[in-house]
Amino acid sequence: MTISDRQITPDSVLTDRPHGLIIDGKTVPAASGKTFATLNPATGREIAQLAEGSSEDVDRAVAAARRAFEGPWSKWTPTQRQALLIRVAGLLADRFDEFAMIETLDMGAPLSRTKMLKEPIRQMIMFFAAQALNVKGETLQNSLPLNIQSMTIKAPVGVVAGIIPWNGPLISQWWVLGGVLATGCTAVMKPAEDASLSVLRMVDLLHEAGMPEGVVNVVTGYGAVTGEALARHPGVDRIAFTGSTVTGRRIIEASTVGMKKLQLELGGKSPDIVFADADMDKAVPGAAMGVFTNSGQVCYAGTRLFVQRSIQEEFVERLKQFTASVKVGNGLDPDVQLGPLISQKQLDRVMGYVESAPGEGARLAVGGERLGGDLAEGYFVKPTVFADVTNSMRIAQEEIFGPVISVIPFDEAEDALRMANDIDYGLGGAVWTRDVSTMYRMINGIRTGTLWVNCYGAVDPAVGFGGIKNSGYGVKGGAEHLDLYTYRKAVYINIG
Ligand code: TXE
Repeated sequence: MTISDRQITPDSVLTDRPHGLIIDGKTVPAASGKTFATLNPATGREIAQLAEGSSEDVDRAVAAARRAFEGPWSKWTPTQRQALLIRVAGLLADRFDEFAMIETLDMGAPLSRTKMLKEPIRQMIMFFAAQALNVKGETLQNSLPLNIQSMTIKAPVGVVAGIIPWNGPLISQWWVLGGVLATGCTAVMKPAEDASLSVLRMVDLLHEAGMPEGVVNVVTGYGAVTGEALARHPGVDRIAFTGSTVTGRRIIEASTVGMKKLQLELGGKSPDIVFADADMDKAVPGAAMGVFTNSGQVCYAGTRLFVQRSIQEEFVERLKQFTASVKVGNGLDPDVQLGPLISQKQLDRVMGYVESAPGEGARLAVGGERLGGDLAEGYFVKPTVFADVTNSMRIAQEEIFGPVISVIPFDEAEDALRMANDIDYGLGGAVWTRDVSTMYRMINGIRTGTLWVNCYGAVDPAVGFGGIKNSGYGVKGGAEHLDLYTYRKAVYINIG
């Protein structure tokens, strides 16, 4: 029996031993010896103990990353790094069921979703493998005498801090690891305290594929201590951060130590605009899953659903039917489409919004409750739709990060456009129409980092996505992605 045939069960992927930090290729306890529990959000029960990293551990990890950056790793050619990425893509595909199970137990997304990430993650890694051979400078000869030859070099920046959230670490860690391994940087990863397991396991796999020790280190722990120490660390050269806008501001502040360049992907409150001429059979499930996917814990979820007033009633009715058909439950059940929220804290936050919305005048169309029965110990919320929402209500302006849709009626295209842009965020957005001029008007008018037309949520790593306004800056994916991992060095050579 090969490893890929092995029966993957919760017990086969979890261990009773506390997980350590990964520093210099070794699994080590935190310097303080402290650990903390990580829970399965579907049951509320502990599934593992993680090492609670402190600033001392961050120092050790950054020092290891620096040594690796300056050591044999710096001699690897782009082709060797590309080959490493290709090996990782193959190994990960073989073991993917194990990773999917870990992610499901750790952050709650159902196996039906985590297993489906196999191909997108493979494609992402292959994109970065291709990019490894695409880091290039220029030779220029314009205004200087001909004995002075000039060129530019794109050099790896050094130690990158990857601070990532809990809503999909299996895939989101690759937005950092891909750039690091493609360019010859090294990393200290700080996964979220609620979901660190897939990151710890991934680094084992990277070592197995031949990555030198110290190239990727992991420091688990709490954001305010471990994350803060990493973001402030003078030995870190760049920061890639995905998380809340509030924490993003703290990261900006911390980055002033050493003037670290940043890539920040923060919150969102994306508009999704449905015109009366849209194909309803596609727009209803498309707009619904544009919010409900991953139980609404997606940064670019289209939570402000603008629906042309003439079709609002029919659209809401169809949305109710679709919503009622979505199966919510423990993600180990292969038929389940939506799992729990990540934590009690997020459950309280989401229910806070749901309970306050009717007081502001929103009409509850479906959902609006926590799930009980067998699921009472987990953090489950029924997918929820509010109708008759206005753009100034809290549920229309603040990121809820749960399976909650706000349907906001509009009359004319310019009303939809004005309201769509009347928000502090600018991450995603969509328009559903069959009219080409309406489509172009929306493409040109909506201020956002990514816009979908007659679909929602498709992301190609070669195209990438990023935000504007309070949604952050810097792209994930696309040719510019590697700019965060390199710096430009100008060289002038007097050839005599
Ligand atoms: O995020 P944090 P939280 C939004 C979403 C959610 C809200 C709160 O609206 O409801 O944020 O979630 C680390 N220095 N998003 O509190 O705090 C932390 O340990 C350095 C949107 O969980 O931003 C974790 O690893 N790091 C989002 C990471 O930052 C710090 C995904 C994210 O946690 C830190 C998640 C500090 N001072 C939440 N404080 C998206 N864009 O997809 C925390 N961290």
